[in-house]
Formats: sequence, C-alpha cells, structure tokens
Amino acid sequence: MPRRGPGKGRREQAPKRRSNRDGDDARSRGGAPRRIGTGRSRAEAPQRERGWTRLHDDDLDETVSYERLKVGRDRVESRAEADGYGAKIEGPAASGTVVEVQKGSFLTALDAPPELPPNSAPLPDFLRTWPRGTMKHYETGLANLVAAGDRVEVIVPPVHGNEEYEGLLTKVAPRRSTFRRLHPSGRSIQTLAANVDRVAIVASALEPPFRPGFVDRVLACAASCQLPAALVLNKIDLGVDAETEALLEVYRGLGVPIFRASALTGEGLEPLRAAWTEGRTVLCGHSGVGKSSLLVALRPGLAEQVRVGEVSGVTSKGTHTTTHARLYRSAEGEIIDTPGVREFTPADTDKQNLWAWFPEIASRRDGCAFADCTHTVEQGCAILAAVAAGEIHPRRHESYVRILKSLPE
Ligand SMILES: Nc1nc2c(ncn2[C@@H]2O[C@H](COP(=O)(O)OP(=O)(O)O)[C@@H](O)[C@H]2O)c(=O)[nH]1
Ligand SMILES: [Mg+2]
Ligand SMILES: [Zn+2]
Repeated sequence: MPRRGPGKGRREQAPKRRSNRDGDDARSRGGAPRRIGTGRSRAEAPQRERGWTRLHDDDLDETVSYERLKVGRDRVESRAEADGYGAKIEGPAASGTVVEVQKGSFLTALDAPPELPPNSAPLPDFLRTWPRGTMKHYETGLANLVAAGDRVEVIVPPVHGNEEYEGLLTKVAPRRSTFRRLHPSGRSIQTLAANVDRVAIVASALEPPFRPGFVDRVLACAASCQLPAALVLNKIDLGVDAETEALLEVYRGLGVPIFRASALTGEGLEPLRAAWTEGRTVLCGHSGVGKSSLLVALRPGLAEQVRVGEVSGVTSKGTHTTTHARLYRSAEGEIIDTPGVREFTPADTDKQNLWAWFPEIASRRDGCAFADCTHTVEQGCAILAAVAAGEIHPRRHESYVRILKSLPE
C-alpha cells in the first residue's frame, strides 16, 4: 500500500494564506499589543504550529513531492515559482551590502561582480535581491529580517538582452550592531539599519523648530541599541534661540556630543566630516531639518542621487511613500539617511526598564522610596525630587513620561 507521507495534504495549506488568517484573527480580537520580541504570545504557539508542516527528510517521498510541487525535473526559471517552493536557482554567488529595503526586495551593492557567462547583460550598480520564499512566511516578531547595512550573500542568475537582473538572497551575515525601533504598530520590532557605528540626530534651531521630545526618543532608542548618539543642530545661519541653547547644554551635560552646522553656509561641517569618516553613521531627524542638505554638503558626489527639499513620507496625493533607510557608501565614511522615519520608540524595552536609557534617571533611582517606582507620581521619588530641585530638566522628565506611556507593559 502506498505510504501516506506525513507531509502530504498538510502541504496544501499554503503558509502565506495561513499566516494572513492568523493576522486577521489577531486584529479582530483587538486588545493588548503582542509581546515584543516574539510578536506572539506563547499561548498562540500551538495554533501557529498547525499552519506549518515541518518536513523531515524521511517524510519526503520524492515522487509525491515533485508532483505536488509541480517543479518537475526542470530548472525553475521563474521567481514566482521559486518563491513558493524554495526551488533551486542557478547562477554564480556574490556577496554585497544592502543599501535599501524596498517592498519585499533589497537593493544590494555587490562587493565585486560575479563571473557571468560571456554575452550576459551588464550588471546594474545595485542589484534587486529577493529573499527565498520561506523567509517571507515565518512570523518572527520582526518587521523586517534584512535592513540597510546588512552584509548578504546572493545568487545572481545570468540574464541576456534587456532582461533585468534579480538576485536571490541566500544568507544574511551576523550583525555587529543594529539600530532598531518598536514598529509604530506596537507589534513588532523594526531594524532601521544594520552594522552601524553611531546615530546622529539632526535637528534645526528654527524652521522647523527644535523638538526636544524627538531628540529624547532617538537618544533612548540609540541607547537601548548600545549605540552612541550625537546631536547635530543644523541651520545655525538662522540663529539659535535661548531656550534651544539651554537644552543643548542639558544634552552636553548628559555626555551627548553637540555639533552646530549650516549646510547652507558650510559652517561647522569640518568637525562633522572628521567625526564621521570612520564607520557608518545613521541620520535621524524630522523632514525639513536638512538631512539631505547635510549629506550633499559633506558628500558633493551625492548631489545627483539625493534630492533636497523633497517632502518625504507623503506624496502630493497624501499617500505614504517610502520611509526606508538608504545607505550611501563612500571612502570618507558611510551615511544612512532615514527619510520619513519619525517615530523612534525604543525596542527591547518596556515600562519597567525604560529608566535605563535616561542616564540622569538611572544614576538617581536608587534613591527612590519604592524599588518599583515608575518616577511619575510616587511619594519619595528621587527623580521627581531632582526635577523639582532643577537638577533634571523638566522636558527630559516629560519625555520619559511620554515614552513610558507609549510602551507596552
Ligand atoms: N537656512 C538654511 N536652510 C537649510 C539648511 N539646510 C537645509 N536647508 C533648507 O531646508 C530645506 C529642507 O532641507 P532637506 O535637506 O531637504 O531636509 P531633510 O528633509 O531633512 O532631508 C531645504 O529647503 C533646504 O534648502 C541650512 O543649513 N540653513
Ligand atoms: Mg531628505
Ligand atoms: Zn522614582
């Protein structure tokens, strides 16, 4: 009697469909946000498993699986088929760096062109790379598995004539660091950039006004990622008001390096150039503060690629365009711009340990009367006392309270 393989039948539940349905269920239930880190609670695990079939080698009856997968013995040429079945795609391997994450694909700069057959079409500067089918279907609790700055390995099937090259992602190298945030949905963690060395918060004194709440969010976010952060005050040609000056002093007191610059006049660019020549810097800042202008001022070679004065995040029709980070490589140091990313809520943290990313709270919390003090309303709170005594700036405390309220339990 023919053996009915354990994988048979279950394979028909397309993983993608299944995971979508789970998502809808979760949404319709509403309620509390999911646990960070997994994206799902443990209680949901059995339900999730049901949608998945783990195929052991022993379970794979070759003839059945070939038939079922409709792959046959021919090489799979189309990406759509490969997506679904993790089929074999042939071509030379290459390594590279992801410069931008787009809808489902990764724009990748290859370290060196792979050896392609003679009379293949010329390779583009940036190769559009797609993940293998399976990678897209597992719910990991992460909004994205690959980020700008990731080191990857790809397969590059040769193409001829006018066909477009498309790489297949085969491997993502371990990261030396990640800059990540809680996704605005509150349900997953989003890696904005990988293998970065420092975060630069770009702000302007005027037009748009200086926003300390934003600075505090990025500072907490960077600290939770163990990344050093600096503050760049751009547009100093427009003047700096006394209130902003006072806040800059507060940040300086907290050990945050402060740069003052004008992309317009070129003032203050030298120290930035010097500070960013080594490694990789991520620029964060509201639209209009001058991130693109600074990029072009520091790297005139990018003038063709980077558009200044572009309203990012929203098109004229009011729909969202890309909010994706873009890596600009250069021998004078690499810079990642994050246009359209406005929310920086620290990931890997919760209400109980947010204090750790506020140095002036971390250093005083031992003085609180209660070990589980939230530093918001408690009697005998050393932090509230320090705010009242003028030792902690009220705006910093206000930022702490705001972030606290926006975090999951
Ligand atoms: N006065 C002045 N204007 C600037 C400066 N840097 C940028 N701008 C202007 O601010 C606007 C937004 O700049 P942009 O670089 O596109 O900001 P981004 O959205 O942060 O990338 C543009 O009109 C720039 O010309 C500066 O240092 N001084
Ligand atoms: Mg810009
Ligand atoms: Zn307290």
